[in-house]
Amino acid sequence: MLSLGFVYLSTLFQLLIPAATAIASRTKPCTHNTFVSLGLLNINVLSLDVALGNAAWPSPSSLLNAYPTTKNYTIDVCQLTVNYTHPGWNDKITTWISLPLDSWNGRFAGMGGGGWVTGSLGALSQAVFQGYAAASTDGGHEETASIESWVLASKGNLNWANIQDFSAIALDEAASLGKAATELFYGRPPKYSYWNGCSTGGRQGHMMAQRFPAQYDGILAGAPAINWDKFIPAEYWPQVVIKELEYYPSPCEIDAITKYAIQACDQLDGVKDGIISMPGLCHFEPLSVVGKTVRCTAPNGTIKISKKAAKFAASVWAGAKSSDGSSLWYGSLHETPLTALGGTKCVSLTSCDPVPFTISADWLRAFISRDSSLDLSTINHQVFNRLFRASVNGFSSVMGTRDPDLTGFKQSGGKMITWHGMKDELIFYNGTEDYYRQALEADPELHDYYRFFPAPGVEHCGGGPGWYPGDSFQALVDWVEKGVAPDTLRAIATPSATGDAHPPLRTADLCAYPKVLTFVGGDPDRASSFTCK
Ligand SMILES: *[C@@H]1O[C@H](CO)[C@@H](O)[C@H](O)[C@H]1NC(C)=O
Ligand SMILES: *[C@@H]1O[C@H](CO)[C@@H](O)[C@H](O)[C@H]1NC(C)=O
Ligand SMILES: *[C@@H]1O[C@H](CO)[C@@H](O)[C@H](O)[C@H]1NC(C)=O
Ligand SMILES: *[C@@H]1O[C@H](CO)[C@@H](O)[C@H](O)[C@H]1NC(C)=O
Ligand SMILES: [Ca+2]
Repeated sequence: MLSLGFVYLSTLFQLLIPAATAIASRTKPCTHNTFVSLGLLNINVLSLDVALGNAAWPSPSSLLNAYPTTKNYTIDVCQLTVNYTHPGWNDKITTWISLPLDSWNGRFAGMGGGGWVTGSLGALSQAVFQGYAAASTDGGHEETASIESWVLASKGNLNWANIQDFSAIALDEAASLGKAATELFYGRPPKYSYWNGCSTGGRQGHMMAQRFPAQYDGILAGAPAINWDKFIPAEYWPQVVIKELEYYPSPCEIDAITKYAIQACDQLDGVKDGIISMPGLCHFEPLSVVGKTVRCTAPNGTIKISKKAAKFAASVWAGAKSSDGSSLWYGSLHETPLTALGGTKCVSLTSCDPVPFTISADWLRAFISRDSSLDLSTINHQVFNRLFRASVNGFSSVMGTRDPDLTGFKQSGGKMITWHGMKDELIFYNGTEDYYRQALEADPELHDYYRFFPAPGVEHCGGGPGWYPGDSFQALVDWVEKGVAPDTLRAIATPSATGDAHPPLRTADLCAYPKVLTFVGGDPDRASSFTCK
C-alpha cells in the first residue's frame, strides 16, 4: 500500500553529519519521580510510563531498509510514554518522549507522521541519534486503527475530538510536554526546538507555524499535505475520469503516455536526463501518441494507446474540475506517475478494475459521507462535485492548514524550509507553490524566514530520478543558530541510464522559489553547471 509519506527518508543524510557537540549535563534519575509534575492545565494524565530503554537505528519499522547500513546502532535513552485525555472529550492520546542519557545536544525535536499516522515511537530514533531530546504523538489513534474506529463516534457521527487531536491539538501538546520533560530531566530547557516531517509531517509543520508559532525555532516541512480539504478529494479525480470515460486503462498504458510526455519535454530544460525541470515549457498533446504500440508485462501482451487513455491523461494533468468545468484543484505535472491515483488492477490488458488511493477513499467515505461502507463506484462527476464542496465547507478550517498569515511565526523569530518534489505522485506540487505565493503576497518579507525549494524529478518525499535535498534539516539548523539563510539546498540524484551499480551521484543546488534551477552548460551531473534564475 502506498502511504502518504515517510519521515525517515527525509533526513537520511543527516546521519552523515556529525552530531552537534554533546553538552555535558547531569541528568536527573530516569524514574517516575523525576517527571511526576509533567502535565498541562487542560489535560488529565492517565498514565506516565518512565523506563530506561534504547533506541535502535535504523528503526526496524523504517523504510530505510531500502538503504542498507553496515552497522546497527543503539543508544540509551530515558523513554517516557504519556497517556492522557482532555476532560470531557473522551479521547486518549499517547505521546512518546525520548531523552538521550549521555549525549544530549541541548536541543529538542518534534517528529511528524505520514498519511493517517500522526507520529510514532519509531520516528524518534533518528532524532535521538543526533543527540536531540524528541517527542512524537499518536494524535489520539493508534497507527493500525481502522479509519472508522477513530473518525466516527457512532454510525453517521464524526468524532470531532479525535479529528481535532489529529489535525492540530495533540501536536501542540506534544511540543509542550516534550519540552517540559526535557527540562525536568536535564535541569534546563532546550536551547532550540525543531520540527521535522514530510507529507502529513509537512502539514503538521505548517500547522505549528500557523497556529502555534512560538513552539518551534525551526520547521522542516517537506512535501506538505496542506490544502488537505481540497487536494485529498482531488486525489480521487482520476477515478472519476475513468468512470466517466467508462474505460479503465491498464497501468502499462498510462505509464506509456507518461513516458512519451517525458520524452517530449525532457530536453526543454537543456538536459536530457529524464527530468522535466521546467514544467511550464511542457505542452505535450497526449492525442499525438494514440495508436502507438506498447509492450506490457504483468499482464503480458501488447496494446495500442487508446484515445480514451489519452483523454484520461489530459484530464488528470488538467486537474479536478467541477460539473460546470471550472477548476477545483491542480493536476499532476507531466513527469508524475499517474497510476498512484489513477490506479487499476488488471486480469488482462483489456480487463481492469479501479483501485482508488486509500487515503482519498477513506476521506470521502468516513469524513465526508460519514459512512465507511459507502460504495465508491457510485461517485460520478456530479457526486464528486458535491463531495468536493462538502470537504471544503466542512473541513477547511480543521485540516486545510493554508493560513497565509505567518505574522506570529515571523515575530517569534522562527525559520521554515519547505521543499516539494515536482514528480510527487500523491500531493500535487502546485498546491504548495500556490500556498507559498499567497504567503508571499501577505508578507513581502517572507523570504527572510520561510523559503520554498522545488525539487525537479523527485517523487513523494523521496525517490525518482530527481535531486533529493537530504541536507535540508542541517540547513535549517544553520539558519536558526548561525543566521546562515539557505539561498540553495544541496541535493543529490542518481544518474539515469547508467549500467554502473555504484555510479557517482549527480549534485545540484535547488533554488529558492521563485528562482528556477537553470542549466548553464557543462557536465549536467555537477551542481556548478546550473544556476538559479
Ligand atoms: C540490523 O538489524 C536488522 C533488524 O533487526 C537486521 O535485519 C539486519 O540484518 C541488521 N544489520 C546488521 C548489519 O547487523
Ligand atoms: C498507553 O496507551 C497505549 C496505547 O493505547 C497502551 O498500549 C498502553 O498500554 C497505555 N499505557 C498504560 C500504562 O496504560
Ligand atoms: C505548476 O507549477 C509549474 C512550475 O512552477 C508552473 O510552470 C505551472 O504553470 C503551474 N501550474 C499551474 C496550473 O499553475
Ligand atoms: C510474460 O512474458 C515473459 C517473457 O515472454 C515470460 O517470461 C513470463 O513468464 C510471462 N508471464 C506471464 C504471466 O505469462
Ligand atoms: Ca531534463
